[in-house]
Amino acid sequence: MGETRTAHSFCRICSGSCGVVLDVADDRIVGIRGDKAHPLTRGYACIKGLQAADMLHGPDRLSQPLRRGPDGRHVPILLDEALDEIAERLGTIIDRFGPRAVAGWRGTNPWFQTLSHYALPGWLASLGSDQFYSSMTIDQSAKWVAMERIGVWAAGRQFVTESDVWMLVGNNPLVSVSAGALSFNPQKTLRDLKARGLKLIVIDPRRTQTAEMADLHLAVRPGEDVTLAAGLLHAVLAEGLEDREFCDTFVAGLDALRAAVAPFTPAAVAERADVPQEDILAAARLFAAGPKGCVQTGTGPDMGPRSNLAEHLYECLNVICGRFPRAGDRVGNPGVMSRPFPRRAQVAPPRRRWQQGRPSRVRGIGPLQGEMMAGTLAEEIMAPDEDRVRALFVVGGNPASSMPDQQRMVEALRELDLLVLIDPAWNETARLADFVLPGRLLYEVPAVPLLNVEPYFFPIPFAQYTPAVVPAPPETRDDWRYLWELSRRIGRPYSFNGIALDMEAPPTSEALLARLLEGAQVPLEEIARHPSGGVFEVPEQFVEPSTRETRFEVMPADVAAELGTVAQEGWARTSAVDAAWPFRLIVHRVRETYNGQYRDLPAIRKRLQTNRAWCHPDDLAAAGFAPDDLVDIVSAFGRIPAVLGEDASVRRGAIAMTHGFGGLPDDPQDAQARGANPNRLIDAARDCEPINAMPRMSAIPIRIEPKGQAR
Ligand SMILES: Nc1nc2c(c(=O)[nH]1)N[C@H]1C(S)=C(S)[C@@H](COP(=O)(O)OP(=O)(O)OC[C@H]3O[C@@H](n4cnc5c(=O)[nH]c(N)nc54)[C@H](O)[C@@H]3O)O[C@H]1N2
Ligand SMILES: Nc1nc2c(c(=O)[nH]1)N[C@H]1C(S)=C(S)[C@@H](COP(=O)(O)OP(=O)(O)OC[C@H]3O[C@@H](n4cnc5c(=O)[nH]c(N)nc54)[C@H](O)[C@@H]3O)O[C@H]1N2
Ligand code: SF4
Ligand SMILES: [Mo]
Repeated sequence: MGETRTAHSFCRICSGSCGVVLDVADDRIVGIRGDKAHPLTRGYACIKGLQAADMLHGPDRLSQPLRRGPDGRHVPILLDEALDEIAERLGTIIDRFGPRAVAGWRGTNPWFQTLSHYALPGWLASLGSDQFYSSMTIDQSAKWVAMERIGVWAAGRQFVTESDVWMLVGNNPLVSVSAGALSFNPQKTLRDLKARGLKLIVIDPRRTQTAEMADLHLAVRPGEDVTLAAGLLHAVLAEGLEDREFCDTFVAGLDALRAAVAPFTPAAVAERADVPQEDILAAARLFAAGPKGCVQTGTGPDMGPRSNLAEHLYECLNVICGRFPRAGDRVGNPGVMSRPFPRRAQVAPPRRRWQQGRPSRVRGIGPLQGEMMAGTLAEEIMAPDEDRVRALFVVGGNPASSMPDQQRMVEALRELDLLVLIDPAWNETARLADFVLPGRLLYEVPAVPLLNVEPYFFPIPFAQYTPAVVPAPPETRDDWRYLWELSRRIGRPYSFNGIALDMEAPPTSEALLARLLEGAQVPLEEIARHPSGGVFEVPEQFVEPSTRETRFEVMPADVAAELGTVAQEGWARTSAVDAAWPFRLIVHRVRETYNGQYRDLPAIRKRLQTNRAWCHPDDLAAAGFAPDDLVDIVSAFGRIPAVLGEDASVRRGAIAMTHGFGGLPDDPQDAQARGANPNRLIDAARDCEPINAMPRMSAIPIRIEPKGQAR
């Protein structure tokens, strides 16, 4: 082995952005540890981050382009040959059916890789296609819908680091490391904040690692966030705990809100959501007392039934309690890597933009934030129309596994004339792809952390730059570069987030990143001088007074109508549905995997062989099952095998199971060896939200049957 050098960088597997110190020998990473000098993450790194070298250099790493032959097997192909062939087929599809026949799917990880994040949407737009999809719309796009219906505070939100109280709903940052400013060394950050007096309220059907740290934990019945949030609003308004001055100036529809939540008395909600009435009142009072602090939701409510309504109501708690920076307040992070922008103490009013863009051919579902909704993709591909989606380019994603109603998605992917995956690792989608272009991984590309959400995630003016630390395998390219190569071959321009790329001489990734950061508050060269990241002295910024009289819209008619329907369903804790479907399957993330990733690394396999169905011991006993039993989990839509596990942190009536396991539908179903995919239990076309086509992915009604029992 050659000499070992060390390099500083940061992990980009999740939002944690953990500072790391890498040992490098012979251009390979041979050691990874947390960087104690990193101002925010202070030495923290999780098991995935510590194992990342196995992703770069291990057996599942893709380092050669692959083409799928007529027998379905993939064989290596020269890069130029692959690009020529893909370009030819792409060109033909555009010529014959128009650019809208070409779609793109961006998965989770590109979000963290700076350049990868912007690569696909600009490319599709340059081709003239609006068919851009991302994992956000099978995740928390309820937040987009809420923004479009309530409005947005132009000065951002209060940070947890300056707050007195924080309410986490279906969000488990201690494991998911995905929670705004709580994403950075979450355990230590939360412990420090609690020592300083922060009160924590957690609403989650599991007593999660985060709930263990809470002052108040409401173990809500899965799927009852709408009732619980309405009950909290009821309690705040009934006791007059809202911020009256803020509401008088900035809120429209407060009376309508009051009327809409009137039926949701804490007593009624306590029954239906199965949470003690005293706890509902205590949570409402503790939250309203503030004076600072927000409700922050995660996938729990945003994947559950009526997710848009649930998100809307939780956000209303922030609004009526006025949990936003006010004129004259100092801005925590004016931004380091991005351009400064004025923060005004005013409402950017609701715009309902899903009604404005060109809708999908599927149920007339409109676009949001420049994206089409993932819940419509399979149908867009299977549509009978001439200009249906015929080609799909996937950048860093695994829709063949991650999409609800897996069978239908896989069927749709097989229907495509052209499926191209750009990914550094082999996955279920790769198995179906006509071409697999080997992507590059973290430590092989330059990056800055969380550029697109910088002022909302970093509570202080923090920034970091990492160069590529080790060379990528020679036959790989950066994601954006593959797309550039294709555009050049078909004679089209490529505008990368508004940067018109030179189609003769492409920039290097370093140069492209520098262009992306043009106009940053601190020049990239200066940021780069701080290898462990730095807290920068940027000009102080203060929230400016409002210039317009605009208001949040807390109870528009469509929201009121839906909430009325919920009230009419009544308050019983159990219903006829429960006799056939006594359990609710809830979303669950584990430290060892990241969606479908990392599960096959040796160190991970040692700790986690499969995705068990975790169940409360009393429920197991009552149903006559034991831990390790092999069972079938059955929904009204599908059936998957599963290994049971016993876990007293899961509330009764819930079963927690993580996703990202289970292979393809026609693989041998072996729950012990491969796990199973909960997406086979989900009816994505029918059991979904009207505006964003978001399927119900948590609180799914299920029952457990002994393995092999006939339906
Ligand atoms: N049943 C169920 N289904 C779910 C969920 C759930 O809770 N339950 N969660 C949903 C959520 S929240 C999400 S976000 C989606 C995730 O859906 P996807 O993003 O489609 O799935 P991932 O498994 O995260 O795939 C990410 C891919 O990115 C690749 N990758 C890693 N680093 C890079 C890189 O630097 N460049 C490129 N090009 N690729 C890279 C990985 O190898 C991997 O193949 O799944 C959703 N599906
Ligand atoms: N280690 C790891 N980290 C990850 C990921 C991963 O796969 N592994 N995935 C990443 C991705 S793509 C995302 S989007 C984020 C998500 O980040 P989080 O939203 O924090 O995801 P989870 O950790 O699954 O936490 C969701 C919580 O919701 C609870 N829940 C389930 N159903 C309900 C319900 O009906 N109501 C309420 N109130 N709660 C409910 C669950 O018990 C669970 O504790 O995490 C990211 N981070
Ligand atoms: S918490 Fe996220 S960023 Fe930090 S080491 Fe783990 S995977 Fe990487
Ligand atoms: Mo996600």
